[in-house]
Amino acid sequence: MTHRNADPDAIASAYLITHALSILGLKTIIYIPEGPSRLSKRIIDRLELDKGLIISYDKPSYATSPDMAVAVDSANPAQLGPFSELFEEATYKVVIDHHEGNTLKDKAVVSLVYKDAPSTTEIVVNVLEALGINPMNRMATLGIIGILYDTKRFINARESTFKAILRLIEWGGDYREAIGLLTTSNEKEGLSERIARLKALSRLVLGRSCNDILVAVTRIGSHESMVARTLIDLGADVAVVVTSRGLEKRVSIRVSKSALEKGITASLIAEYLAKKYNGEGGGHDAVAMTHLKYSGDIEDLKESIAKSLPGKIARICLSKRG
Ligand SMILES: [Mn+2]
Repeated sequence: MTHRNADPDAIASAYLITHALSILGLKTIIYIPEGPSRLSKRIIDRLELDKGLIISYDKPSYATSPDMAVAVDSANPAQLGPFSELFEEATYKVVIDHHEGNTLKDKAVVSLVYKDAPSTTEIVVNVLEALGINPMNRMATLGIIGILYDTKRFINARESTFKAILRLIEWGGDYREAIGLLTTSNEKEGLSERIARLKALSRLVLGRSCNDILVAVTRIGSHESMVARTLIDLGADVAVVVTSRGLEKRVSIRVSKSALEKGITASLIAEYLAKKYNGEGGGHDAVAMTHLKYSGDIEDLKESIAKSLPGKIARICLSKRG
């Protein structure tokens, strides 16, 4: 199982692990809570990866609890969405992840959680190599895409990342095709993305903390992580974007380089919001996400966060300085 709205790293990890388990003779189902992200969907379609696999987006496919559950690229039960209970029920729990503050691993019989790994796919490639399983061609291409995506095309790569890429190419992965699939999908910026950006700006509340740290809080109907990235590009140091997802609110958080230098991380802010508004949050230093069980008005939530967050950030600055 992957995290909700699975990105290419989560998809590549899940498909490669499923491939390995099938070769080992196990019957497998891929669970993708709420389905793959739009980009992932495109990649799955273009590589024709769904053939012969059982995949579920919203509910468990079998009545009995599984003998084993493998959670990939997911840090906490909230990210597993409708499948968190299924994970809970599994006799053997396995966690493969690279997020800060992973809580799923506490119950796992096997946990491969390395927060220094730039992608979960890289960890998975090492697992397959250790098992002597070589996924062929399109699966290997998918692996390359997973790594390219999470490393932002090698900006966050480490030495072992290139070893994993080389392994995938040896397995028949097509690097050129992988780059091509990511590029064509990225370049198509639709009308809805542009509308989301401009709407988010019109609803923005700007605060200031620690002298020169600019805190931007806004709300939007969709594209929240893209909006958060835009706010950082425009000069915000801390970007917090709230969106409604069914009965809960989802908060996308991003911080700038200068915020990081002051010890203000996205995962700290995610934890703070989760605590204050009843939810679960986690992520990386620069990017994080919180799911809140907040049924109230989204505008009120945005205002409340905008009011309290600069004070919290000031306390982080003070504690790091002292
Ligand atoms: Mn990842």
